[in-house]
Amino acid sequence: MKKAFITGITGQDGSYLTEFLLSKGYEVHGLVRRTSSMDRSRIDLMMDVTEEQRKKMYLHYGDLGDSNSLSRLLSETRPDEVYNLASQSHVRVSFDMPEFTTDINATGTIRLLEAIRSAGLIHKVRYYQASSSEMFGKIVESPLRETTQFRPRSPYACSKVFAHFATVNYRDAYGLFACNGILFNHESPRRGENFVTRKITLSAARIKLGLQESLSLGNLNACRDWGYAKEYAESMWQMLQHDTPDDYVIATGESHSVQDFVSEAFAAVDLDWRDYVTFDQRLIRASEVDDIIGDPSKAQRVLGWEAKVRFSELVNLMVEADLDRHKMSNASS
Ligand code: NDP
Ligand code: GDR
Repeated sequence: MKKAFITGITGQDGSYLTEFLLSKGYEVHGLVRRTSSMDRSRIDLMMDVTEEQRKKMYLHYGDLGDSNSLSRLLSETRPDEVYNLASQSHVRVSFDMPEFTTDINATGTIRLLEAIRSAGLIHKVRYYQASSSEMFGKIVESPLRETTQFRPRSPYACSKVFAHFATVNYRDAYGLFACNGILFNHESPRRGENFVTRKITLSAARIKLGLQESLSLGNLNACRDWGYAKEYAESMWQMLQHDTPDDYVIATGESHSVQDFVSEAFAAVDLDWRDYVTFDQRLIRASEVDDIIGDPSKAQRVLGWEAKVRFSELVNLMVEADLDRHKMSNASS
């Protein structure tokens, strides 16, 4: 039985990856932070696993800011695969907290890589690093591919560039089987409520049900290459099953604006978005990534990975899930 160690297991991607690995018969060890609210709702939402498989998931307290916990857990669990998904993942918040973002996303990655080394696992472990399309930043060519130069435009993106190259360095210097997945935006009903897609689908559902009056947004003109998180989590595993470690762009190859997303989401509940959306200057970022579109052809050629859920289906499945969630909570109250 293979063993995986996942940081960020309580996040959107962590929950889908855990679900996928458990269904493949893995034993999964997840790093969790101590929090006052104990919100592990995404793990509770896992549906594609049996009770028996769920028993093979173990949660351990630790933090990417605490190297002792990482070293101890890696020595104790001795996993075959490590997935580093934990991060301060909100781009706008990274402008408010650049030091913290760098400590967790950049130095935290070094802490984890060093923990692998100090546990004597460098030739045993296969390592996945959650790199990001945000690293491309200022766009000078399109579509974006593995060879495109990074021009990061936020503290978040800078921290991810550091972690990306640290991963390449441990591969080159120590022979660690390490892969960077350069994932473009991916969304789902489990997406955090302060990312734009989920904020929109949640609001469209709530407005339709008479629970909210309006929705304030920032830049409507930014364009993103949005895919479905469940499919993207599978690509992480696929990278680690290949014969050689490498870096891959994971994207749909299509780009849509925030305004397109709002319009599609409100149309899904038979409303005109222009009647409800207001502009809030505070949501504008100090510097922005304007329009990104990825070229996933390497992942398709080498791994056989391809995005199946496209823009309209994604928006509609998210709106549907938020409507259902509210209807259920209304019915039970
Ligand atoms: P989320 O924000 O949903 O989850 C982040 C996870 O990191 C949570 O489990 C969180 O724990 C954990 N975490 C945060 N800080 C720490 C810390 N100091 N120590 C340990 N754990 C911590 O992110 P996603 O699931 O969306 O993304 C997964 C990864 O992929 C992230 O690294 C993100 O930057 C990257 N990425 C995401 C993309 C996307 O579109 N979703 C695209 C490209 C890259 P807690 O629940 O306690 O807050
Ligand atoms: P992003 O996602 O910054 O691309 O990072 P986010 O959903 O936060 O923003 C996407 C675009 O929407 C614009 N926008 C708003 N964004 C938010 N959050 N809230 C708003 O009200 C709003 N109004 C407009 C933003 O300006 C931006 O242009 C995500 C994260 O998951 C990162 O961790 C990941 O690395 C990248 O995707 C790829």
